[in-house]
Amino acid sequence: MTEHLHVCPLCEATCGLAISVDDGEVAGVRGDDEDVFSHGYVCPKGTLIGQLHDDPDRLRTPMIRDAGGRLVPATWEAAFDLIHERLRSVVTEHGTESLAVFLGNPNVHNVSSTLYLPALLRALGTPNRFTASTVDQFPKQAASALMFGTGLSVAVPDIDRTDYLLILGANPLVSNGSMMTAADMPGRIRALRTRGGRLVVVDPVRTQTARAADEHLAIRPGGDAFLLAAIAHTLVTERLTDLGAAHAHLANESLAAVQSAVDPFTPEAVQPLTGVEAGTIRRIARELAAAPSAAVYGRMGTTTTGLALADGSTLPVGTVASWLIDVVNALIGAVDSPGGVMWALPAFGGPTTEGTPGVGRGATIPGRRRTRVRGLPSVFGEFPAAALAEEIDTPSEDGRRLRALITIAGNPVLSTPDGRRLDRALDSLDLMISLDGYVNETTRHAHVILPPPSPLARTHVDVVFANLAVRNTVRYSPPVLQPGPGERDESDTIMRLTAIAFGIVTGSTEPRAEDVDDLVALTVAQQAVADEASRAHGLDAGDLLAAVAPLRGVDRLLDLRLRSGPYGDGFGRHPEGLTLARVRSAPHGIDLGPLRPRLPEVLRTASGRIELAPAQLVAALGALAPLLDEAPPEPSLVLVGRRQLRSNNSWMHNVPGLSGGSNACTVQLHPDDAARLGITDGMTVRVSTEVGAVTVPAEVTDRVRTGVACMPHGWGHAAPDVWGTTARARAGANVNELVTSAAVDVLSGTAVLGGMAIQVTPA
Ligand SMILES: Nc1nc2c(c(=O)[nH]1)N[C@H]1C(S)=C(S)[C@@H](COP(=O)(O)OP(=O)(O)OC[C@H]3O[C@@H](n4cnc5c(=O)[nH]c(N)nc54)[C@H](O)[C@@H]3O)O[C@H]1N2
Ligand SMILES: Nc1nc2c(c(=O)[nH]1)N[C@H]1C(S)=C(S)[C@@H](COP(=O)(O)OP(=O)(O)OC[C@H]3O[C@@H](n4cnc5c(=O)[nH]c(N)nc54)[C@H](O)[C@@H]3O)O[C@H]1N2
Ligand code: SF4
Ligand SMILES: [Mo]
Repeated sequence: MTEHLHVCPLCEATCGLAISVDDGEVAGVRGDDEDVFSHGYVCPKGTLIGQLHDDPDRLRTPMIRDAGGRLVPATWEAAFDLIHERLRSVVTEHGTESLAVFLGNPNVHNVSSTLYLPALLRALGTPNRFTASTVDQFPKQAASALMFGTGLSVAVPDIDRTDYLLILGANPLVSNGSMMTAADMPGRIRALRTRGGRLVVVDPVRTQTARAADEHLAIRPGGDAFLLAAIAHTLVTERLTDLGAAHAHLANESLAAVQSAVDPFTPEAVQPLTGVEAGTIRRIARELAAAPSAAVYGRMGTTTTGLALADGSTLPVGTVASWLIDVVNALIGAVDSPGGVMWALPAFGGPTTEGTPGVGRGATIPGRRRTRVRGLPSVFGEFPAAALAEEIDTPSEDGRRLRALITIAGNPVLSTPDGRRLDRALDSLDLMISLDGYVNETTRHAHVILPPPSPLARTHVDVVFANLAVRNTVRYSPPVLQPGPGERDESDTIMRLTAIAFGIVTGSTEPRAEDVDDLVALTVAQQAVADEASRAHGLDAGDLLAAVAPLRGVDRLLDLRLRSGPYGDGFGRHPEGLTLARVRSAPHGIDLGPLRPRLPEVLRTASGRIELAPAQLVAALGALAPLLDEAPPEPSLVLVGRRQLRSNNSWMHNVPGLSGGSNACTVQLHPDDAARLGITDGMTVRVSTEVGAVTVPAEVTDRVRTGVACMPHGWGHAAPDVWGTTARARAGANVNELVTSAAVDVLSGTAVLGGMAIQVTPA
């Protein structure tokens, strides 16, 4: 029996696992007590990662569609040959504009994707990029980019030092934290309260986090922007603002612009829009101002829930709410202050560590390109996921439409609005290629599926989440197990696809995958030496490559980034600094300390200042003001989402140990609503909107606010060919069949997934 340490790749908490292996098999998993970040914490998903590894339904070889239309196992060469032939014919006939990619959530947990997908996207030359970010966190990233300069300039709560945490629309005791990488949220919240701190949770549902809080405010769905504006209003009118060290870095006039923007949003005026009493709003504002340190944090409920309007539509408010969170943080002096909201300093570098410290290009929000059908703007170079189906199934007059789609680690049929339309649209594609370890509701339409190796048979490093962590650490996890026969490293798969795409799109000889790797490494080295913030600035790119030889693949790229990054050895300039070898020799990771103040160096706005009042956001808030005079009546029922501890979006329902019990797809209703509708606990009900209808069991609970129906996403595994028997036995329903693709927040391209009026009736 041997024990291997490996960071869990399943969610943002990034817990260190200690995995016992007996004769090539996982014998047990526990938390690594000595892990510098997670100190032994794990959740059920992490402890059952061995069942994911062992899942007989997990794909171990590529699948290709045979002449009879069935997906059958194939060799890697047969799969690449098919891709070659079909991609060439689509590009020849319809051009690269007819290609699209959809990137799903696990890509940000996957170092192969993080480091090699940019090359594939460039080689494909497609402008049509869609990701799960536009059903998730882009509102926060858009607001942060406007205020601080980049899409990863997201200030995270300094949860270990704060005295007061106001959480809106997040349930970290179940989600384990998001856009805030913090293992052991239960322990961190306990510690906050033990040291006398206060936790206030704003959520239409009395979630596990709300139950652990000192105070829970059951807000009207979609009301957060109004609540936050009224908190800001109170801080301003009661002269409670104290911006602290950030004050010196504010853009000219931006404080005054914010003060006048929030002026109409009195606590009384927002009361019908929030369901929170004016007196409570004032008190929360005063408490935030009075606490020795305080932080405001919001997640999915603030980014993807809209406000139901009188005409039946749902108003997106995600980017405005995300901005107002940091407005409040700024007004109380929390920005860049210990115990407030701070920026991580990622060891592998990131947008906030590159370029000229303190100034940058800023962000153009929304972007300049438009979708073909609806003319929706791009954001951060991506189109809204809510527009994917129509871009496939709606031809222009000249016949233009998307003809080929590559999905990578995603399941947009279950994760994006109007899933049924996308499900149909995928069948009309000339070519669909999927990189995925399962036949899921999306990949079942593919012509070719290329699987990743088991999560335990690969290197894991959290390059992305180091930008969002509540403490700076660096960890490297080598593979625990050998890849099975036929399993292929995902970096190699991506490089091979890049080579194929490059050959087809440029019409030149197809490079070898190794050439792609060398080119990517050269690019990373060249960027490092050109970047004035890099510890390798001014050195010779060739010397950098020589120094990291003979590493190849992700290790070479990681070493280059680490050594030129903010803690790096600078290739000898900082002999005490980090190298990959040094990180690898610390199996429990290296602690780089608590978050440190980073103003003004962290800023990448064009002004070199904090843009507290970006014009787009001030205008968007202004557009909400008329609702203060005439609040739309609350519909009798609106939809909100929920996450489940033993689920992971759509993709772990086939793991037997996670299945069963409360991990089920139900609609939760308040007893008053259930009584009014003639519904009892456990009854099968029909949930419907103008877009679709699903049938699920009702769960009657006073944990949801009256007028709210709460359903999880990621379910709906009834198709005969998906996942495996465990998932199909408890299939549930796809909540996104109820969600219209019409409501999109144009400032972030992000869909509205909750807050819309729905009907529930006994089935
Ligand atoms: N176990 C588990 N963990 C996960 C995931 C998972 O599927 N399962 N998914 C991961 C992913 S991809 C993400 S993005 C994160 C998400 O992490 P979180 O955002 O923390 O998780 P959610 O459960 O979506 O929490 C959103 C909360 O917002 C509330 N809400 C809905 N509408 C409103 C509103 O209008 N206002 C307010 N104030 N609240 C509202 C909901 O009731 C819900 O409690 O979780 C990650 N972690
Ligand atoms: N109504 C509603 N819809 C939502 C949400 C909601 O709260 N409500 N939440 C949204 C959010 S926050 C998110 S992040 C999205 C998630 O939505 P998606 O990202 O579209 O889908 P996932 O369910 O995460 O599916 C991930 C797929 O990746 C595969 N996979 C896992 N690891 C790897 C890997 O290493 N390599 C490869 N190639 N494949 C891999 C899995 O097998 C699975 O099929 O859903 C969104 N949709
Ligand atoms: S909380 Fe997240 S990272 Fe930690 S064990 Fe669970 S799934 Fe893995
Ligand atoms: Mo997400």
